Amino acid sequence: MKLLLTIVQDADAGKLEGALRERGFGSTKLATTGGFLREGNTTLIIGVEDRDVATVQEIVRANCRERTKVVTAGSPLHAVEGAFASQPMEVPVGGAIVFVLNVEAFHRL
Ligand code: 2BA
Repeated sequence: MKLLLTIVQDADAGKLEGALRERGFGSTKLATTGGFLREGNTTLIIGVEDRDVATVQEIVRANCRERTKVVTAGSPLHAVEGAFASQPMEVPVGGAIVFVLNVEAFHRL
């Protein structure tokens, strides 16, 4: 079994959750914050059998798209020590970041 820690943009989270549910995959949603932009994003915890990892990744790919965020002067990023840009910067975000972890055991108690 694998655990997919899947970080997506808030705008894609609802659609992705629905698509997973439709295909019979459970997920748990966490409200998270990206360390770089310091903006809200969503992390879905998805436990799946090994054989379903590729299918779930396809569902994620189909429901999450890349967007560009403009980081303007005065944003939290520019307050970070060592930040060099005083001009607006474009940063691509997404579609999704997926960490695939081995699950040692799964219990429903
Ligand atoms: P953030 O940390 O807010 O990052 C947003 C986007 O900023 C990233 O999009 C990436 O395009 C850019 N970015 C991040 N760090 C950067 C840096 N040091 N220099 C230049 N650009 C940088 P994504 O790569 O799609 O990541 C989306 C979100 O996924 C991230 O939000 C973070 O919450 C998570 N994430 C990405 N890589 C991670 C990692 N290695 N470990 C944990 N979480 C990660």
